[in-house]
Amino acid sequence: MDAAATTSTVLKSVCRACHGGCGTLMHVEDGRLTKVRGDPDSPLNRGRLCPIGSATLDLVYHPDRLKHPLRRVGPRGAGKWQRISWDAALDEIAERLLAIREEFGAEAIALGTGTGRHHIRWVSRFGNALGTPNWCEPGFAQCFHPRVNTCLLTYGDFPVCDFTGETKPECILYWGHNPLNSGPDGETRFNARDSLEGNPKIIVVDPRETELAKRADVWLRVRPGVDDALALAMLNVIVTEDLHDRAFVARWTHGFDALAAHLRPYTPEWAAPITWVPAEKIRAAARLYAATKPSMLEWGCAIEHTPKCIQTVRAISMLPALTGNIDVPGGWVFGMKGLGRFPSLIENLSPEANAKRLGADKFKLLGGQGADLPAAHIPTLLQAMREGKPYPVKAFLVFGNNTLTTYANTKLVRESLMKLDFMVCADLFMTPTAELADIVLPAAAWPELDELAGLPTAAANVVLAQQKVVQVGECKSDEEIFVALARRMKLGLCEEPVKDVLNQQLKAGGVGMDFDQLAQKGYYKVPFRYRKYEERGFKTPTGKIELYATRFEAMGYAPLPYYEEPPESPVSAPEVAREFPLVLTTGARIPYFFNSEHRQLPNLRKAYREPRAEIHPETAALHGIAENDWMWIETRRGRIRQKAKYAPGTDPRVIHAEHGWWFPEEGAPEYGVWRSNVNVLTDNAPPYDPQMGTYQLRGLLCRVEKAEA
Ligand SMILES: Nc1nc2c(c(=O)[nH]1)N[C@H]1C(S)=C(S)[C@@H](COP(=O)(O)OP(=O)(O)OC[C@H]3O[C@@H](n4cnc5c(=O)[nH]c(N)nc54)[C@H](O)[C@@H]3O)O[C@H]1N2
Ligand SMILES: Nc1nc2c(c(=O)[nH]1)N[C@H]1C(S)=C(S)[C@@H](COP(=O)(O)OP(=O)(O)OC[C@H]3O[C@@H](n4cnc5c(=O)[nH]c(N)nc54)[C@H](O)[C@@H]3O)O[C@H]1N2
Ligand code: SF4
Ligand SMILES: [Mo]
Repeated sequence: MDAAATTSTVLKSVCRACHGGCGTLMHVEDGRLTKVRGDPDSPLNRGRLCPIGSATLDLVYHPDRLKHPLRRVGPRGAGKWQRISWDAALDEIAERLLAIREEFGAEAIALGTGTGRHHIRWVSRFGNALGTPNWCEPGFAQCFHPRVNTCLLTYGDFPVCDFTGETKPECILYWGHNPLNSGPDGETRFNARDSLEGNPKIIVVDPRETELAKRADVWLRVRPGVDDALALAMLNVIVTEDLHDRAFVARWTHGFDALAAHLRPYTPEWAAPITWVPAEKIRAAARLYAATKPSMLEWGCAIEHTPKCIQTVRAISMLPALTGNIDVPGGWVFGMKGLGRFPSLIENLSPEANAKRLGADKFKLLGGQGADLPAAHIPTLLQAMREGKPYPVKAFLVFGNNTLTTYANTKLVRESLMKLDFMVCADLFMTPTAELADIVLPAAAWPELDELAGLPTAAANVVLAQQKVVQVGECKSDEEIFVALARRMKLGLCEEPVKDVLNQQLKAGGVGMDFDQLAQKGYYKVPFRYRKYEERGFKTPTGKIELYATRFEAMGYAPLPYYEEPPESPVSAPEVAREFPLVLTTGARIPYFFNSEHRQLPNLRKAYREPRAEIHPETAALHGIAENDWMWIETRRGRIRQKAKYAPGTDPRVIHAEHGWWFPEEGAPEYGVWRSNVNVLTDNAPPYDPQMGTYQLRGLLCRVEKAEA
């Protein structure tokens, strides 16, 4: 052991640089973080860290970190700032918000945040304390919550892969999900890799030839955006060939006969020309999946990036149900809920206030009665900012989101934000979005704050404590900022110390430790029981898994899944396809960055300097594009440049472009946000998913052209 290590304090924590969960050992010397290592004792990563987690010191001590509050001087977006104290910042925010609430109502104040952040539930909690139903997250209608809300309504709970048990799966179906890079929802990427140890059969549904596709027994190279057709055809094979688990289906599902009749037209021959997947491959996948048990379904956000996402999720979610892979070792399981209910303060919103949530009347799974954590509909919210309709939204408080990079249609987003009377951004760094704010607040990064995490996400049979080990500048955690603001505004709610809330959750979950005790231990694993439905059924109106969704029917939505082309596709918009003949999919995750983050970290940027778009070599040749050339990608909305990367395994008609790109090194106020940002190409116009309000991010129409160097 070296001398430094012997004098350092080593504290346990949990990395939250992605959706999180990897246990860490935090080495601290004289109040400074000197080393971050994976905790060998953690069941979620067993000592490992990914490139992002390994770059934690670069992040925490980056010279560009925001370290004190700033107030805008000069016109909005002109890039001129003045340092102010926390007292001045909080006073000004409190005063402005109270005035807006007084004049326009609380709903004129909206809150925004980013994906699965430690503080995500605090954002709506603060909104609820303030009286506004309008909070949002760019992933909400198009990431994870379509799966969560669909399963809560039809399974009564949210299933995840059984990663923390002893049994390895015999088969894994990866659908629009590449957890070796992303490891997002319900697992860490290390759990996902470990699940391959038993050499399971692998089925991959992905337009790109990923590492998993290369390793797959069956790879279904689907046309982006039509996963619904493919899922229906797989269900058709399982039902017509009688491959389902008859005993499980008879005892534990509702509506099988109706489903079987409904599926009849959706044959593999019907699906082949729609999906570009040969009928025989669809059959092979369905047969292999049904025959090999236990199996896990690993699904990802790719299936949620179309305006028809809920019914796609519905169809795919039936595969484990029909084959009886539910709450069994090595299958799809329900968590043990080690964390008690988060005190969301939703009860503070009157029914009238809830009804004002933008989009809630239309999209009931996003903002209304079908939503677990009701959120506002982003396109409707942006319209309210721009046009004051259906009522004005005057203020926007953004806690951890780079709106100009991750919302669809960047140009319209900017126009909307420019109309605000008052905007606040809390972030780790100045971003092209924060440049549009009136006040910018320095947020604490994950090693600088106390929080709890329940993982695998939403299943929560492992409860983890993330503890504050260092202080950087004047940074405060988002949680602390909400408490400070609530006190300043004398809301009478959301004013208790953060740790009290964490302790309440631990107590209600029956963990038997308070936060400080848990932080010393690192994690708590709730003893697991399988087949819990045998004790009390499923928490649905029929007590069974609802293949025929009675709750959907009651809300006026289709109780059985169906196929629908995305609105912008070669089939539904042939006149657009004449000009923009290629199919564009976006945002497949890369291991070096989390969404729009980390572009300023030298070690990660060394590994991955430029944005890359994948193109088949024949398509590239047709346009005179060589590998590593800059290439224009253009849609009806605009054009951007990314570097061409040959993808011989992808269909020659498909382009994939990365998301989240901006160039911090290019400086304020725009940081090159227009050059390679894929959301310059996307749209947030209707039609939306009728249940969830989702817009289209994958399967759009584009064309390419060689760009100058
Ligand atoms: N390192 C890293 N990790 C991350 C993130 C990150 O940015 N970086 N982001 C986090 C977030 S917010 C999320 S939601 C998750 C996302 O992580 P995943 O759910 O794994 O999703 P993606 O990587 O976006 O896409 C998965 C695969 O879907 C394929 N795909 C594209 N279009 C389609 C389609 O139309 N149908 C099908 N079936 N497949 C398609 C892509 O080729 C890709 O290989 O990752 C999280 N984790
Ligand atoms: N075209 C296209 N668009 C997409 C996607 C796609 O695949 N294609 N993916 C979509 C999906 S699935 C999602 S979930 C969203 C993701 O969108 P978001 O989750 O909103 O991600 P970012 O916009 O990168 O914003 C994260 C910001 O939070 C800051 N930050 C990090 N940690 C903290 C913290 O603790 N506190 C505060 N206050 N700030 C912090 C970072 O510096 C960064 O500026 O994007 C969506 N947009
Ligand atoms: S996978 Fe996520 S939690 Fe684990 S080290 Fe990487 S960034 Fe951190
Ligand atoms: Mo996401």
